[in-house]
Amino acid sequence: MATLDVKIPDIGDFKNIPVIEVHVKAGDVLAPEDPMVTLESDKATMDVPAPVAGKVVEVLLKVGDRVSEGSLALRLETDSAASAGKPAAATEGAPQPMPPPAPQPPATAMPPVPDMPPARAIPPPLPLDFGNVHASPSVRRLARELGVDLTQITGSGEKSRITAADVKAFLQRSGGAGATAGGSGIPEIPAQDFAKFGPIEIKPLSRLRKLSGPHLHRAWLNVPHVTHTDETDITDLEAYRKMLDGAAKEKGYRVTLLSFLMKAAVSALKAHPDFNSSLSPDKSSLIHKKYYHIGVAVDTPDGLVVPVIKDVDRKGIVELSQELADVSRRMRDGKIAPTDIQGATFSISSLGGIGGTHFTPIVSAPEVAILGVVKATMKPVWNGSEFKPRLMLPLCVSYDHRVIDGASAARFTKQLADVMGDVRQLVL
Ligand code: CAO
Repeated sequence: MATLDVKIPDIGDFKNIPVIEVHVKAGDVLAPEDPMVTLESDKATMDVPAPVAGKVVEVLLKVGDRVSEGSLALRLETDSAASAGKPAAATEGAPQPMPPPAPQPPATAMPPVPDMPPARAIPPPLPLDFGNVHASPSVRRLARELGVDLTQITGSGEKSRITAADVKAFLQRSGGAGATAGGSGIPEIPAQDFAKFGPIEIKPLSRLRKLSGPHLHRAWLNVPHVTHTDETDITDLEAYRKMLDGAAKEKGYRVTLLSFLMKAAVSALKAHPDFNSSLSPDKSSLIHKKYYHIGVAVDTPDGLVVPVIKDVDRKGIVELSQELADVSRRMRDGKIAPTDIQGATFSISSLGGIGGTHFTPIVSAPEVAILGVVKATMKPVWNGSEFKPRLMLPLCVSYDHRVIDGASAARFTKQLADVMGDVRQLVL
């Protein structure tokens, strides 16, 4: 028998992130890979697994504690001296990002990808933890889903444990009113007992949606948004794209408009560097980024993810198309690494494959602008002497009005439109 101090292993760039669930207690017998605790950052939720088998002697973390790589998690009695001799944890049992729904991402536009400290002004609507209330993780989860504050409930279970029935009864009694604690400095939408009016079914949100929600909410509330719209004639570009796409299909990938949009965005970002910037945390300066990493919204069964295509300025249309195909496949399969969704300087949300005429994407703060694209349609366009059928693509640029003025937005969008309208500017 030996005692092993189990520490939080390498969790990427995350530091000082909260423990949201502790899955073990003293006396539990763990198998390797059994989850010990769950951590939740802005960008991802991850279970930290036991590195080896053993019996829990002491749990050294509680919900609400903040941890980084190397923080002590628990003391484990193992029957293998060899495993006890290992340097505890930091490299053992790397945390397992939850399947598809796990890593966030950040965003309607864009999930989550801030590299700067998240805005602090907006606490979550309800505490992630309800302090010392006596309730199991599943009851806590139910309370969070229903917007019920467990600290307001007296439990009817053994030793005053709060049960799921207590939570539902509380919701019914309160008629919804006062069930939630407003947390954003704005009046909370009162909870309601919808079951009073007809049958209901409660479907828990995917992890992805739970994580992206606060990011979107923060961005929506912190950024004074304006959306500028324009359109561009992509008739020639589309003919060229189809030619490339035909050849690409034979090789097993597609060339879609998105790769051209990424290149056009970089061209406009270079000419208008404020669009490739972030406000400093004290809001006294602009941080201009000299790299061009474009976040691309990808629709997955669990919600929106925004992988980041790095160094778009150094890649051609073919390379971008292949990378895009690969990354969207991985996102849809839930294979998301934290590095996939970090570092965007500007984002694109394309609904063009689905439809629409316009929309107002949400800026993925701390980025300051985002391009939304909807379906290109044939329109009669006056060329000075006659109407000609042209394929017109609507462009919707939302921007942070603290950083960008309307005139700059109009110029930026026009440049995007001009580049998309002249295929020669989009070099392979
Ligand atoms: N206008 C007209 N047709 C378009 C178009 C546009 N703007 N954009 C794409 N298309 C066409 C493509 O050419 C393709 O047609 P064919 O198969 O006939 O050649 C078809 O639509 C499908 O394209 P796609 O959407 O799969 O490919 P993409 O590279 O344009 O987009 C991706 C890839 C990952 C961005 C997309 O699949 C996706 O997930 N979009 C949703 C993003 C989203 O949800 N944004 C909202 C965020 S706010 O909640």
